[in-house]
Amino acid sequence: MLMTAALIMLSVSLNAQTKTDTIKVYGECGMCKSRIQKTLKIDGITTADWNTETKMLVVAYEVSKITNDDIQKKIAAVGHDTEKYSADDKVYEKLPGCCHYERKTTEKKSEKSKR
Ligand SMILES: [Cu+2]
Repeated sequence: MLMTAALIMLSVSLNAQTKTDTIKVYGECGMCKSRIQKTLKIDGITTADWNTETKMLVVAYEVSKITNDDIQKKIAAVGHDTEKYSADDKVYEKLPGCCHYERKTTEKKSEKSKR
């Protein structure tokens, strides 16, 4: 009985083929939010919502079309560091002033001013 239930649940999740991940994405303001979410308006991504307060991105995607890594790479490509990838310095510099969030790499240096 338990086996059957487990198998049914497994097949349901396989059929749906979507996964929801929460990823840390460095950013600052509402413009960052729209930039990040616009970047993720692509085939394979069902929903993407970045929270300006928590800097957490909740993304639902079809596992057959895109991976968590791909998603993070795409975000880094438009200037936002993610928990796994860092944006190119040049791309970051081109962001509007209000979007100049604290870089992931400089986090240690600014640890004191945070408190
Ligand atoms: Cu911004």
